[in-house]
Amino acid sequence: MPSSSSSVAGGATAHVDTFARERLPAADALPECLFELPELQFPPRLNCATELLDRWVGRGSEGDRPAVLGHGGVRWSYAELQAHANRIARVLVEDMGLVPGNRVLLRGANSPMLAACWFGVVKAGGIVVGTMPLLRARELVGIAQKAQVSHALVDARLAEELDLALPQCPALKQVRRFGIAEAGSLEALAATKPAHFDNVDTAADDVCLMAFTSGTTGVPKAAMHFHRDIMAACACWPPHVLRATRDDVFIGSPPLAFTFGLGGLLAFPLSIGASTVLIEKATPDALLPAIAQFKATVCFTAPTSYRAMAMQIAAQVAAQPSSGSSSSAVPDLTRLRKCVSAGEALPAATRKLWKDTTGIEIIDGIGSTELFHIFISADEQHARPGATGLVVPGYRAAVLGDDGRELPRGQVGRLAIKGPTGCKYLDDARQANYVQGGWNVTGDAYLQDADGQFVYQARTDDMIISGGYNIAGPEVESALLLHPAVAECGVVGRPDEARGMVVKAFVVLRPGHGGDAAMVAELQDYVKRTIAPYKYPREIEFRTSLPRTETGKLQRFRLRAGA
Ligand code: 3UK
Repeated sequence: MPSSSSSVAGGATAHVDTFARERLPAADALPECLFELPELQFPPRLNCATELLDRWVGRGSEGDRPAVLGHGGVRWSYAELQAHANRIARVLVEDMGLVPGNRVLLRGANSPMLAACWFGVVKAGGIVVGTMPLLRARELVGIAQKAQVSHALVDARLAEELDLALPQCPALKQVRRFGIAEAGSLEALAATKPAHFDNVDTAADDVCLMAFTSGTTGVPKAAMHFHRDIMAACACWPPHVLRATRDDVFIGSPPLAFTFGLGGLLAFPLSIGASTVLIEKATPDALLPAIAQFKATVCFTAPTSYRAMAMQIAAQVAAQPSSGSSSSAVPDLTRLRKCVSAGEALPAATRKLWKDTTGIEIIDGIGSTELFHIFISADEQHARPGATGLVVPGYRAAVLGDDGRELPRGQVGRLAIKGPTGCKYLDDARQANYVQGGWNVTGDAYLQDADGQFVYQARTDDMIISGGYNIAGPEVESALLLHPAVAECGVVGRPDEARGMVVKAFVVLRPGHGGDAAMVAELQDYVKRTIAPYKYPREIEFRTSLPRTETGKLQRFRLRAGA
């Protein structure tokens, strides 16, 4: 078999600080890696910043093409982004004492400056530790301690929570602020540096990223990724499924601290010489006008965000004066051509609503922090309502039974993935939960249908077992979302003496609908008519909003606690 490897042993590490390398999982705890595609043959030395950024500047006028755009008229070419990143790399090395292998915490909302910091760290051979903007001091402490973070670059507006964390992070001695006009700020130091920097000649399997999982409780998990992993992700889903071009303008909501955002809004656009819009606030009401303003062509966001944007467009169209006035508030989305949804299952109703509103067929894809990005997906031609799609070239997918063997098509089991990227937790016994028998076991219940399409059921621990039936909450949610009165919903199991569990729905109604007993009966009947009647929600509670993570995921554990 061509170059299938289960070992990470590679060329000599460039890391002087070998903290990450020493805490990789043991060889027999690693997933099997596949490098079968010709584009997945990587050299032993590889710095992904060189590949994603410097490569273009080396090619004459290519360096003048736009790379990152932001609010306030920021429009950096590849050469300008490179110059910013090089100066930051110099500050890290010359003023902050960074040595290759050190962990650098980045804290900021998406912006061109945050992208420059990301490249500055990676160029200097550091390891990026991204953090979600909304994290509080106690969560930052957990991350900084686990990763033994030594350096931090922080947006001045988010510095407070990090300052509160510092007393409990003795290893974190070097902190610089950006986005502030003060002596000693990152920008002030950077301005004194030449724009040139020689990237550290890292090994392809040197760690460059510790991605903390959006876990719910307990000690956070850090998924480590090599320079090679970032480039491998760029070589699989983007060219085979997304198929964007260098003239595309990427935009979206996921933070760069989330690998969905890091890939979709930084690595993937730069890997093809395209440009990316990095905006701090990308809630649906802010993303919609930004798509129009920046003439964005490729959008990455979560299913609920597409749903909310579609409902907003409908409201704006309805409010528009009938005479075609040019001062209409409806944003111009005519340049938009590709829309990617990930993070949660895409309900068929949301796919249809977005298509009816914009004419665009959403590209759904399931990815994970552990695998870096999307491994099952469908392009516009292969999109099928209710299914996630086909395995992405470069990856292999299976549905496993409880005995760890592959199940025949049509049966529900545990989704298992192999490919060029895979789970490498930092010093964590939970490696054995995610990697079993060489497979990455994502924790999702799936089936593969006769056409090879993978159909999502639920998180394995979210399956509702009621009266002896297995019921997947997301399927009931999808049915409820088809009802015109439903804006959002979440379905969980509530413990019940007689049935083990009962199906309980939390529903946010659209404006103009009341949550009374008649509405409960109406929605229950509607579900019974739409899917197998035994799946209907025996309980419905109306809410004004649902608990979600910063990455747009419904927090089912919170709904369960409230059930
Ligand atoms: C769920 C989906 C159904 C699924 C992610 C794209 O979400 C990402 O990473 P996380 O580590 O969560 C992984 C889990 O989220 N999920 C994600 N996408 C889908 N379920 N359909 C989908 N399309 O449970 C998965 O195991 O936060 C997504 C790219 C990079 C990512 N990190």
